[in-house]
Amino acid sequence: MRKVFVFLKFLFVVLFHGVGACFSGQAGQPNVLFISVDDLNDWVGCLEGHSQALTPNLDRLAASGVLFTNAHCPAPACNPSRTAIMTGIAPNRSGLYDNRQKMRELLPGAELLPRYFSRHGYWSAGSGKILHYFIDAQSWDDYFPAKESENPFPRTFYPKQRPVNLPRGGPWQYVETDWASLDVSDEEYGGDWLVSKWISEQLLKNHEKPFFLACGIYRPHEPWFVPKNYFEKFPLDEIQLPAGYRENDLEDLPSAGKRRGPNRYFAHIRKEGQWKQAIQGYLASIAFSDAMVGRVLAALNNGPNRDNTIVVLWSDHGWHLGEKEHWQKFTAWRVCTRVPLMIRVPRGVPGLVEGTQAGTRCDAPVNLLSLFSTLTELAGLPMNPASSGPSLVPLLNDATASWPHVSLTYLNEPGSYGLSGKNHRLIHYANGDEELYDIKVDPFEWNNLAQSAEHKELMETLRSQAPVVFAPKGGSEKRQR
Ligand SMILES: [Ca+2]
Ligand SMILES: [Ca+2]
Repeated sequence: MRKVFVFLKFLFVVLFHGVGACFSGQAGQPNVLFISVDDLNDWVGCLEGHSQALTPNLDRLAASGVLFTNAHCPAPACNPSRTAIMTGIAPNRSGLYDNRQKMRELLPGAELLPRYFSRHGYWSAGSGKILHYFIDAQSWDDYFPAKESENPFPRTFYPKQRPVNLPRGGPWQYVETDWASLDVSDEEYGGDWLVSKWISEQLLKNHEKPFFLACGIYRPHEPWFVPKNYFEKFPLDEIQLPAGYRENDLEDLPSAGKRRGPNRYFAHIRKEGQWKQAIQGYLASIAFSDAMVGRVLAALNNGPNRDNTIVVLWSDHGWHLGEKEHWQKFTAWRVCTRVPLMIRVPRGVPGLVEGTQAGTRCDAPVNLLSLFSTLTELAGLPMNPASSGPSLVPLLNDATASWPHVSLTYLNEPGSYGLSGKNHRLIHYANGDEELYDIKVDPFEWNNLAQSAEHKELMETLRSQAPVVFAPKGGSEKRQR
């Protein structure tokens, strides 16, 4: 009898530790590899935003899990988008709507994703740009470069003489708006190469605790300076203009849309004969960022954490390259709100035991604001009551699951937003102007349907799903509803 008991005890230990060995955490919790790519629109092979985009690594990642084809950012600018993603608090609740506002002034007590995970037994580390030009040292256990520096950028090669290709149009022009093929190797270039190196080193190690590891790839954010190897993939005489560009596209817009569209950048770039050169620079920068992601994914694949790590990749917002006569970001059109979002979940994860199915595409309207609750649910952590985006776990489980939500993108003035549904998008400006698009037949939003009588009811339905309370700009958490 005693022998049987000892055997059963042995069996229990083997089984328990055998299962435990699949996961790093004492509680069997999965690791999280959280990859952001800055300013990457849908010019990704698997999203088909530009026929020449070269992103084999992103495409492979997407094919290995769930690709969200109708994902949108919380705001079309770095700071409000990243703040919302990392806190789970939408701009209309935080009052943080633009790049000039300071996250810690508005949200002094907000707990960011990495701190939330480390409070629940994780080791949280990051590298590169995750927040808007600062690290927020208090939120991380480790960082590269050192978190105390509050500078998320490692050594990066920059040409001595600048601008290189796009002359300055005036004091209004962002100094980084420029592009150049650099005669350096990836290693000499540094920047994201160093970020991906540090992240890879962490992925190749065994860790005592499960990890939350954030990899912030900075390209294709301007300046579009990358090693020449990436420019050579896109010969200038073969460059295709954006498929979404259409002359006279602004004619059917309300006055707020007409004001939001044309900016001095695009006019300046065309005047200087640099449109194709700029597209080449963006494509080269995307190819470079894809290669850096590839290094990270290879390290994950070749290391001890391959089978127990959730991988999520996202970009903070899209980007215009001439569509609606606009350059850059800050608009509510789909070209600017739609982002790559791909999630791969291994089997055995507490919130999704079967894991994700390779090759899944999901066209439900989702928002990056949901990442907080999605990751905590997957890892089996308690829900953070401060985070408001609905968890994507039902869609990770079944891409066709019922999804009653719309996806909100907040512009830089309270009351202005883009609302993305499954088939339609509504843009509402604070002055009452509106636009409506049927994205199934008009993905580039050329035909504004807001004035057509037959869509009146649809617009009312969509409008009823938008928030009615908007914290004033600079408002604090206390003003949240
Ligand atoms: Ca950005
Ligand atoms: Ca139009």
